[in-house]
Amino acid sequence: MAVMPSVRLFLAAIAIAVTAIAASPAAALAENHRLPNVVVIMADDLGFGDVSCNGATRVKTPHIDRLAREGRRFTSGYCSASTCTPTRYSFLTGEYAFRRPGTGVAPPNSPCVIPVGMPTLPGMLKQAGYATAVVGKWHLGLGKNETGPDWNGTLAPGPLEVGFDHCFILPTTNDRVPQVFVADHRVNNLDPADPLWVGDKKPSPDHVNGVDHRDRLKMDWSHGHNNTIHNGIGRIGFYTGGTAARFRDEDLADAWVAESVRWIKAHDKAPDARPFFLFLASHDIHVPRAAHERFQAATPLGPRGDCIAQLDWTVGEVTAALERLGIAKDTLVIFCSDNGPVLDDGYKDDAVEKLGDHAPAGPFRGGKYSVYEGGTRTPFIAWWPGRIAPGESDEIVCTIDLAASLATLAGQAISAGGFPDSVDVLGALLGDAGARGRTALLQQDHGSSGRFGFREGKWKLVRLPRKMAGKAGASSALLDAAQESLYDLAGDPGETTDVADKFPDVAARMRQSLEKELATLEH
Ligand code: NG6
Ligand code: CA
Repeated sequence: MAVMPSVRLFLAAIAIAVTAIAASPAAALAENHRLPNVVVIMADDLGFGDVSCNGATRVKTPHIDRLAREGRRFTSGYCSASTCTPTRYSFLTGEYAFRRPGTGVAPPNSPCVIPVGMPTLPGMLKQAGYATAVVGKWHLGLGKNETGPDWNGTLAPGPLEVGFDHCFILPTTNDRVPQVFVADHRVNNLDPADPLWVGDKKPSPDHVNGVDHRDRLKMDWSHGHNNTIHNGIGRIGFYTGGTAARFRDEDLADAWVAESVRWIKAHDKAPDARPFFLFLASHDIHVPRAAHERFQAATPLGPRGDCIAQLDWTVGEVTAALERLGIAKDTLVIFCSDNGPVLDDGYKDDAVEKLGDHAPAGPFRGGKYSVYEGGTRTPFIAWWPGRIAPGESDEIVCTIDLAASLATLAGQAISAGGFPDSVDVLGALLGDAGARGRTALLQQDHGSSGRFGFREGKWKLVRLPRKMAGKAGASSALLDAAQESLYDLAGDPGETTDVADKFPDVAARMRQSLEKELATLEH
C-alpha cells in the first residue's frame, strides 16, 4: 500500500522523536529494558601527562588511548583532592572531604571513614536495582575502632556497610601493611592457626617480618617505609602472621583483573541480570611500584613506566571482557585517577633518574599533595560505545560529580542532604549538545593543611595559609589569614604568573566564593 505523504510525514516525525528519546539515558533504559552498567576505573597517582592520549611519548597506553579515541576525553577532568583517601571519600559520598575531619590519608589501622547511613553513590545505585562491587585499593578504613578492626574476625563496617554488595580489596595502600586481600567481611585465605596482627608499634626488637631481601627491588626505605619488610619491600606500619593470606605485589593487577572479570561475568549471567556498578580501584601507579614480571622494563621510565603499562593492560582486559560478553554497548566506562603524579614517594625506584623529558603532570604545575592544577587535573575519559560520540571536551568535570550524575542516569532521586557538593554533569559526560560541566570547583590536598585551589571558568585562585595552626586546629588553619595568588588558566595553564594585582575584582569575588565553601566545615 502506498503511503500517503501526510502519513509519511507523520512517520518521519515519529522517527525523529524516537531518535531524540533514544539519545537520552532514560531511553537507553526503555530500549534495553535495563539501566546501563557503570564501570569506574580509578588509577592511583596517575598524572595528566602519564598517558599517550594526553601527550606522553615515552610510554604508550594503547588501551586507554582507545577509550579516549572512541569516547570523550576531558582536558578539564579532575579528582577533588591531591591525595587518595579524600578523593575516594568524595567520589563515594559526593561531599568535599575537607568538610569531614579524619578524611586525610588513612593509616593501616584506620576505622571506616564513611559514616554508615550516609548517602553514597553505590548505595544510591543499589536502590536503583544495581549490583555493586569494589575491587582494588580501598584506603577508606575498616571497622570502627581507632585501634583497628578485628583482622581475624568480621571486618565491618567497610565497603559492604556503605553500599557495596561485594568487595575484593587491599585495605589501604600497598606501602602500608598488611599485604592481604579482604573478600567481603574477611581476610582472604587467612589460616586461623596463624592469626594476623597489625599495629603501629614494633612487636619485637628483631621485627623484620620474613626474609630480608633488601636488594631485590633496590628499594630504599629511608623515608620511614621500613617498619615491616614483606616480599623484599619495606612498608609503613607493623604486622605479623597471616602468612598464607599475603600476596606478592607483582600479582595485584592480575588478581583484580581476574576478580573484576569474574564478577562482571557472574553477574551478567545471573538469572535476574541486574545492571551492575563496578568500582575498579587499581593500585597502579602508586608506590611500591612492583609490576608483574611481564611488564618489567616495558618502557624506558623504570618501574613507574612498568606500572603505567600494567594499568593500561588492566583497562584493556576489562574492556575486552565487556566486548566478549556483548555488553560494551550497555556499559558506561569512566577512566580517572585519584590524584596527580609523584616521582619519589618514599622509594628509590629510578622514577627520578629515568624521567628524561616525560612530563607526568603534562603542562600543569605541581602534582600529588599540591593544590596547583597538576594535583587534581588528571586523565578523565568517558566511554560508552554507541551512546557517547568520539570527541574531546574542556568542560569541568570531577570525580565528586559522578554521584549526582549517575543518580540522573539511574533515574534516582537523591536523598535529603545527600551528595551536597556533587554537580550533575551527566550531559557533559555523555557529550550532549550544549551540555555544560561545573562552573566552579574546589581543590584540596589531604584536607587540613589550609591549602586550597578554586577554579571558576578560566580563573584559578590558589590559597596557602600564612601560618599553619597546630595539627588539632584544622578548622582554624582553614580560616587563617591566607596568602593568595590568581592565575588565568586560558593563557597560563602552568600557573606561572600571579595576576591577582591585575584583576583584584576577580580575586576578591573568588575569595568570597571559596570562603563561603570553607565556612561550612561539616554538614
Ligand atoms: C604518604 C607516604 C606515601 C603515600 C602517601 C599516600 C611517606 C613518606 N609517604 O604519607 O608513600 O603512601 O602517604 O598516598 O610515608 S595516597 O595516594 O594513598 O594518598
Ligand atoms: Ca593516590
